[in-house]
Amino acid sequence: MSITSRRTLIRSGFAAAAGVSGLAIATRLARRSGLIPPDNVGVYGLGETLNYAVHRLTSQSTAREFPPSEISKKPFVNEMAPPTAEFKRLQAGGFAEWRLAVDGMVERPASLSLVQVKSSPSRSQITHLACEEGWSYIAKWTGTPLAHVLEHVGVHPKAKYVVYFSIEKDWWDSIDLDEARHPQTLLAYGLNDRELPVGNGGPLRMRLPRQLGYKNVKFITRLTLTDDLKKFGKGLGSASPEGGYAWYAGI
Ligand SMILES: Nc1nc2c(c(=O)[nH]1)N[C@H]1C(S)=C(S)[C@@H](COP(=O)(O)O)O[C@H]1N2
Ligand SMILES: [Mo]
Repeated sequence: MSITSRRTLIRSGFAAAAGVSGLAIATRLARRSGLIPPDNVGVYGLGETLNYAVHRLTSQSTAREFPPSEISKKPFVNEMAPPTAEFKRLQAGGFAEWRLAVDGMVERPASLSLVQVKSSPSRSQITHLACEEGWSYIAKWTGTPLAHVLEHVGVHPKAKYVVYFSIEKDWWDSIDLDEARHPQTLLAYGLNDRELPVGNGGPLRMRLPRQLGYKNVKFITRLTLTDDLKKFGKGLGSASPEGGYAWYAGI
């Protein structure tokens, strides 16, 4: 099933289950505090707002970290690696020419090689990756905390979100600065003490253990700081809500 059709299926199930009146009150509260996700539209939008606002207003949560004995025997690989000519060319060169562009509302826009990304202090964490389709696994991820990259470029005080793009054109997403600066948010390049395999998003992927699998976009080539998500795609903050998935996927 295509991404869009399976997402439409899931979405119609949620619509049937959603209760609306309590959520309307939650929306009003969230709006007063400015915690409105970009996909706050229609019946589902109320639910998205409730989830996002409750998470942000109640805690600075940390995803659970596990001991090495809990690492799953085999990490799953979802979807396929991008078979694009450009990706293959970069892969043939050992990703020496891979660049992470960082632009938008930053003091010092940058174009970083993987060597530069890896020169920041790394963090490793054993966490759970959960796909919305119902499967999950525990693995050890190593990478550069996104917070380090943001410090390096200097975030404009008015910026609110980090938009991130994959070499796979229809995969892009965004997170607020709270999520972006969270110590567990990594630009990951290692999995279970090895180089991150291409199937799992190598050479560089977003790893957000506090968010469902689909926010963990693979093959990251660009980060853009912005104060307005309406400027990107259909204005919903990510490609996912365009197919029926929530922008905020906190777990
Ligand atoms: N570029 C890109 N990123 C992606 C995907 C994809 O197909 N392309 N799939 C997403 C989904 S739906 C999930 S659940 C996770 C799966 O990560 P894994 O394959 O490393 O287990 O990657 C996410 N990131
Ligand atoms: Mo997924």
